[in-house]
Amino acid sequence: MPANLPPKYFDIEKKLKTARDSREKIEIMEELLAIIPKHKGTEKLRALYKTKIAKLRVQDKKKPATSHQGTTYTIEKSGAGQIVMLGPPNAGKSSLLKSLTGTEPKIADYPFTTHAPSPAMMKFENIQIQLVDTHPISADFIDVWHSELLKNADAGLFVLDLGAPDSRDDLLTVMAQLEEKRIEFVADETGQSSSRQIPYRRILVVANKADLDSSGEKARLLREELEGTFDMTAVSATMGTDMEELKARLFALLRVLRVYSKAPGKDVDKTDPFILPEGSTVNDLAKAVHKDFAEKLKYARSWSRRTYDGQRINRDFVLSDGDIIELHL
Ligand SMILES: Nc1nc2c(ncn2[C@@H]2O[C@H](COP(=O)(O)OP(=O)(O)O)[C@@H](O)[C@H]2O)c(=O)[nH]1
Ligand SMILES: [Mg+2]
Repeated sequence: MPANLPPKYFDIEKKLKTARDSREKIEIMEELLAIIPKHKGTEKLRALYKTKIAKLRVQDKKKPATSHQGTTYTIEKSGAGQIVMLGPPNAGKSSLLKSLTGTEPKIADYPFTTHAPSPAMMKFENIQIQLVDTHPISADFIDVWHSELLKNADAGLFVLDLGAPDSRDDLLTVMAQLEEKRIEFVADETGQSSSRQIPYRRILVVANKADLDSSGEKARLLREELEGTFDMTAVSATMGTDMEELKARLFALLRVLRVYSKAPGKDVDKTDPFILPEGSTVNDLAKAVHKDFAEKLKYARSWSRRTYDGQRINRDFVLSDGDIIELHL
């Protein structure tokens, strides 16, 4: 047995004996791979698991329909958008989900507590955004759950531990591997994809455990290293610091607008906005309100930062977040 295996290795390894099927075995072995330290002494062990996983995968494919076949690896979307949380073990994904949504995922001071993706709703001002916690991702372990969830999601949130060494390299390796699976991420600010064929999603990097970096020096370094590649914000999930700023940045990541439709002569209801993609027009709003409205629309009036109150506008008017629009049919 090679030296320097963390105690958690042995706890996880025990689960192999009771694994119900090959899929579960693969998952456990992938977890093991993610925590086995990388050095000469562990090379053989890592190779062994990789071979076993490959064999199980082949066997699995030959089998006729089993219970997990037909599984859809997506979580039904809800609210203004869906953001998938990613990160290495123990980065604090589950703690962050709890801090942002108030719901309690399974958290323990132990990696791989979160197996199945766990969705929860985060309130931001007057809307709800869906966050999905996932099990750890690493260069050695990108599960089908990760890739399938990401393909369907609106954006990603990569959680890093400010106290961990090599977090930047881990992030970049995982991103490169996702790209091979045709999932590409870009920073919110640039919004540009390097390759046109691959649809891209925006991602925000959250450097967690800022309470362990009191001088802010580690966060500053990491931000510098990621500059031009990914946007980063530092928070402490357990202390709950900078959560409001993070929520606003997550909303911005979705690139959607909240628009309020008001009937002529009536008050506006600000509790239930229409959520439309950035760039939407009055015509798009009319369609969203009722399938016939776009056709019947004669003109509209707007209460917006870009108009005077009640200004008459036409259907091509490009909306911005917070606009109140009165549709006249
Ligand atoms: N000091 C500190 N510890 C944290 C913070 N966030 C999470 N942790 C701790 O890190 C460990 C892993 O957290 P968890 O949320 O389970 O991480 P996950 O594996 O990424 O879901 C737990 O012991 C948490 O209490 C933080 O902001 N500061
Ligand atoms: Mg977790």
